[in-house]
Amino acid sequence: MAKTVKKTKVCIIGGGPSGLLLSQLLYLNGIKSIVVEKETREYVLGRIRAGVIEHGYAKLMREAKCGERMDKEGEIHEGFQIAFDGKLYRMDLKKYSGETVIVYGQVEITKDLYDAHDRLGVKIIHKVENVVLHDLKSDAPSVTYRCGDEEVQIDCEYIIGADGFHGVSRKSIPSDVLTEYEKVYPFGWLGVLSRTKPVSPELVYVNSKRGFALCSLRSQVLSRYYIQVPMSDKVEEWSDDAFWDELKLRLPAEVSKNLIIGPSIEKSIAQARSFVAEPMSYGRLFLAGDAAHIVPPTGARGLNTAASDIYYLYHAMLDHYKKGDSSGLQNYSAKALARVWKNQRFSWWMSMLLHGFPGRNQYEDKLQRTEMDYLFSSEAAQRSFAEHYVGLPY
Ligand code: RFL
Ligand code: PHB
Repeated sequence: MAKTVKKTKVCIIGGGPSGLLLSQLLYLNGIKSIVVEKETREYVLGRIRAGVIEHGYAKLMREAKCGERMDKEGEIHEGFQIAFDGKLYRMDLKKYSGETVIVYGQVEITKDLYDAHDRLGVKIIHKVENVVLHDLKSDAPSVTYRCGDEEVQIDCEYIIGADGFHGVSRKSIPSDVLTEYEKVYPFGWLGVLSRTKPVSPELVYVNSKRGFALCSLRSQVLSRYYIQVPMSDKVEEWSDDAFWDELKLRLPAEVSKNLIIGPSIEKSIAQARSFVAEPMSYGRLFLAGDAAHIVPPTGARGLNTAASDIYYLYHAMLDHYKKGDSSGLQNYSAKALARVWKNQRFSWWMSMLLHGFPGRNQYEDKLQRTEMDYLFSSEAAQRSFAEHYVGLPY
């Protein structure tokens, strides 16, 4: 079969939020790219994930001319609640960091990015299979794939691996070059989306004797709830009724009395995992987002860390193509990893703070209580918490 050869400056693997944001920013600056995506657009837009957006990410979305709906429909949150021992403590983000976060779902962000591509007349190539990266150490790398009956080769100058944790890009880096750091937690998050009024206008993170729970939202008519479950649990085993009963048992009485339940629109379990791959670049390949690192969702850092990778890559590409300065590309991995690790530490710490760890000894339980006590009683601790939660500077 004849191979179709396409040519572009940057080939982006993965049409998730990371890949689309970079492609959009580059297009606005006259740098052409091709995005290839394994799934359909509908499938990508069906994945319910992140809900909390850092102010730095929001700024980048505006720069990408994708911020209009976010600014209209997203909710600005100045703080949230932590429940412990049946009592509620407010974390005042605005007071301790001067900043806020936006509650706006990953589905909406991704939709806005797709719509922006449509407006520019840029097509994302969907349903690609057998994606292979070639000649990464040369000045002329390429990507080959099959799409339907067509075999395609994309000749390019740079390849961006934005294909998530299970993608092919990271795996294309030789194992003797790559170091992977990983921690798998003994639980997952069972999440339910329901078309009901949220139990509280602000997020509530709950540490209860029965395990962690989170009350989040997408809007004042769309709620998102999570409970910690053992990794052996299967989503099919959790009926809606069982989910609501368990959630109620984990919430303080003053919260659960306001809980409105309804049918789940989506229900899924996500494994809690921390993972970092170093370095984040190899020759002409640059990894971004979940392709290089993931965190447990506790600190709402995953998508936000992906966005800071894109910020560094975008500026490095601008410097390279507009000023002939490639130092940003050379330093990309080190620069991105410095922020990645700080978010890894915060997500790990917040996960240890809020979850139940079956089999943990009494000493470790005491330490968790002491962490809580320190957080609630120290302005310095709350300031540090707020600084991380609203997003460390880029
Ligand atoms: P994605 O979203 O996984 O997109 C990668 C895309 O690449 C495609 N792909 C390929 N394409 C071509 N060829 C291949 N061989 C390919 N292999 C894969 C995939 O189909 C996909 O479309 O990675 P990206 O763009 O880096 O985005 C990362 C975020 O999705 C992720 O970090 C967040 O969802 C994490 N996360 C949260 N992050 C936050 O910042 N705030 C939150 O509140 C938050 N909540 C969450 C979360 C993740 C969760 N789950 C399910 C893990 C809540 C949950 C429950
Ligand atoms: C969400 O709304 O999906 C969400 C919010 C905060 C988190 C994780 C997930 O920490």
